[in-house]
Amino acid sequence: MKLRRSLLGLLAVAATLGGFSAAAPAQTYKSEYKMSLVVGTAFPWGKGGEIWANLVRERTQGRINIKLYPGVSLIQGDQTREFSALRQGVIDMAIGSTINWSPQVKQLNLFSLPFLMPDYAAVDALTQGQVGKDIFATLEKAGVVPLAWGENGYREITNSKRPIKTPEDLKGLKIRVVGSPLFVDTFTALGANPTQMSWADAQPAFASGAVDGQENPMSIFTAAKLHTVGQKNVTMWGYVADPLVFVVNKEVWNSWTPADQAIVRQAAIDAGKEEIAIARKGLVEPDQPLLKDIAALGVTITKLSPAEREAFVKATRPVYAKWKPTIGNELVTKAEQAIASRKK
Ligand code: X2X
Repeated sequence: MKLRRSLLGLLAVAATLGGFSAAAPAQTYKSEYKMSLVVGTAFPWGKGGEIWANLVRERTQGRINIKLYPGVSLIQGDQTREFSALRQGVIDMAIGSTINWSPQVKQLNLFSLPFLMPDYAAVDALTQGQVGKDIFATLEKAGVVPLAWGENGYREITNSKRPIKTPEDLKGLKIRVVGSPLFVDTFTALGANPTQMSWADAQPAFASGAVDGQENPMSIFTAAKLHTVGQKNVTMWGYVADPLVFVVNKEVWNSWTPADQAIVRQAAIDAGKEEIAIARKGLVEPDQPLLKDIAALGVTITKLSPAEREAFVKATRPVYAKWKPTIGNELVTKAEQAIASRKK
């Protein structure tokens, strides 16, 4: 079966090469390409990886065979090193969060500016518009090949101590954040006690009570069963959302024929669309069924009135102002304008 598949693959490569005299020779193809992900297929993010890999395998008749490495296992769980490892070729391809790559690509902090994107239409206005194109050009310059957008989601605040309705409720709470300085600034401004750790280290820290809270999309909350590690209070404040980016290492990309490059790109776009729909499921319907499911687990879900939310916006404004020039005044202003004129 395996032999038959590789023979078929060789035939298909030969057929493709016929049309492109300058194409890379077939023997440069690896038997397996390693895809890095923070979480596995129980999560929309990992599901997106599976969809992408399957589409590529089918559409290339097995010429490009991708294996998933969830838990950022290729870099021992150290998610903020993923981008460097991608550039160096330790990782062949990835679906990565803008947060995890922001230490290397400062423009990606755009999506972590507190309360920049009020709703999903705002997220789409950025990723699907000129801002998204500008960021892809930046990633390209940084040495990877970006292909499509996906989504982790709106990061809601959770904790084991009490419902959070005001910034005062965050006072003194030890909150796990990803290893990105902007998050430390945001939670410090809110009076919390932020502590940076990887996702791998975070879960035992919730279980032991070493940290009180965290922020992540509700799809991560449910798949990781965070209610079983003390996270009994959720506040829907929608302060940031992290998009995902589908990328390939540059040398790997250049080793593929133009026809295969086109297949991988289109498969990423198709998988990205599907992944975004999965990530938003249960949250975009008017009655938000996902929140009902979470409440049924004994979790208190707090929704903020516009005035209550505004108190968090106000408290984090200095952080926004501090980071705008670091990210790039021009880029942030362009994003603000795209959001102001978004189709709702
Ligand atoms: O570590 C996190 O919080 C996670 C899983 O959301 C990311 O990788 C950004």
